Amino acid sequence: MPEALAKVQADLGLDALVLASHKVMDSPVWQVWREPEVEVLAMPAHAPTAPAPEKVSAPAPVPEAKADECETLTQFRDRLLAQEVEPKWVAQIINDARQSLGPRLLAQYASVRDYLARDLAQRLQVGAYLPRKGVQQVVTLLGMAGAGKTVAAAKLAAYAHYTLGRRVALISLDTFRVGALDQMQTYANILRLPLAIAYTPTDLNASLASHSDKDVIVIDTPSRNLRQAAEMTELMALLTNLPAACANYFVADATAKLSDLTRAVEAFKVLGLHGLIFSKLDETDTFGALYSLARRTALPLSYFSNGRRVPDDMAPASAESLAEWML
Ligand SMILES: Nc1nc2c(ncn2[C@@H]2O[C@H](COP(=O)(O)OP(=O)(O)OP(=O)(O)O)[C@@H](O)[C@H]2O)c(=O)[nH]1
Ligand SMILES: [Mg+2]
Repeated sequence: MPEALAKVQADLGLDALVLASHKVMDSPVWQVWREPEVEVLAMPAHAPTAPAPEKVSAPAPVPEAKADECETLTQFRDRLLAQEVEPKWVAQIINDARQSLGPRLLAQYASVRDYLARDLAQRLQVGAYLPRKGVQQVVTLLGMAGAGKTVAAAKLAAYAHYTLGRRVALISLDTFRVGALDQMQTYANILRLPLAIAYTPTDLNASLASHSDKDVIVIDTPSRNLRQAAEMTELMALLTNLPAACANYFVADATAKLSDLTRAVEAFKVLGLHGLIFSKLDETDTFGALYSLARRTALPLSYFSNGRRVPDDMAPASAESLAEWML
């Protein structure tokens, strides 16, 4: 900002008026740690007419109850806000309910609840890339540190092998964290599945080639600090050789903040994301961040993980269940 002001004063005079300033990004979208540049809107102090400054967008207001809102709707509005659903969607959902249900149904708690459960679920997409017979499916698990990627990788591998009867191999790219390879090796041993370890993109190619006979290859990725450019560049370089048809799942920890989850999805979007796996659902009673993440990103819900047990604590995602938990 000081350099920007110096330039304004040099160009427009020492008494120039700064009308607005904001930060702009000038580097690849996945570099979420990137430093913003400052863009300044300014004018000379004695211009004939001053243009109106740009409106600065304020945070979304919390929707308030309409004066004539029935008590049931007010209760559900408060409930969804307490679940940390984004206020703009709470307002939309409650408004739609008010318009869709007549006064008689609005007075009935069960009718309003049924309507909202359906409405919440209908606004979400659900879908998982299940391995099809005869077509090799490569799956990667991506996400923030400690999100549950390795456990999800083991669960998906176990599901594909033991439930669907597919030939499965595991590949771990996590050669960074102390203990990560031991963790994956332990799962591979318990599940009696082959595990390859790849340190470089060339290793990854070789590991994929060596498992060309498998129906499903599940790749566990390391978590790197999204705010450290060098770490993310390293991770992206490692992932550049992933096959184009790879199914990339973002593992979202149910206890994480929406802002951090959104930033992480933004960082990985460049790889092409195909679905969301919600982990640690057993560790929270608040699901609005997950709901909001799904709506913000328009990614389908793929799997739900609600515990540490492999493979038991994982199930195909259900928008209806997520809606129920929030009401
Ligand atoms: N309660 C609960 N714990 C989970 C779940 N999924 C994973 N965990 C636990 O969360 C911790 C982190 O899980 P990992 O699978 O190692 O997470 P990760 O994303 O691979 O972690 P890093 O590789 O270190 O980034 C472990 O203690 C897991 O047992 C879940 O659904 N519920
Ligand atoms: Mg891991």
